[in-house]
Amino acid sequence: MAKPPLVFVLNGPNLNMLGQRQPKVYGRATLADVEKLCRTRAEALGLAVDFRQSNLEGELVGWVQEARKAAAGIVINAGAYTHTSVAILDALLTAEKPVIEVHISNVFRRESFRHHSYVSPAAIGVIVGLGPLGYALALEALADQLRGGRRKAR
Ligand code: CA2
Repeated sequence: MAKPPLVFVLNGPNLNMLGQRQPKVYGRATLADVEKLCRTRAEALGLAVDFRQSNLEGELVGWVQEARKAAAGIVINAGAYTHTSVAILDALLTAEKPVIEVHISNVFRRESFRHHSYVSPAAIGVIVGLGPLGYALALEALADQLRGGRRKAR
């Protein structure tokens, strides 16, 4: 049987703290819970998942570069680098893979510096404010994209 398409699910700084602090903003699920949710959803969708988190911008850039060869698509929550990192944007644009951007919190209900995303121009879609469910929905959107069910990624 053919191997399932591999999706990189990349998480940026401080997301390793999920479930341990600020439950009013980010809920009670831990990053391990989010990973489990992704694995369950991916299996049902016929996808494989490589789930990673880093507090380092350069490491995230390296993983996006790796995705160019190794992955069929990328789900990314770049954390605070979303609002600062041209380097991650450039890497995502170079990867030439379908990208879905996810945020656990509704960044538009928060401080204005969170309203701008450097990641969004590289994404075919953005999911904000739906908690860990956003990751599952992102995988569903990618599966649809990889089946050619939606307009091609630009
Ligand atoms: O809502 C999201 O998913 C964010 O990407 C989370 C980032 C934040 O900088 C973005 O504006 C929105 C922060 C992740 C920090 O996660 C923590 C979780 C629990 C406790 C402390 C931090």
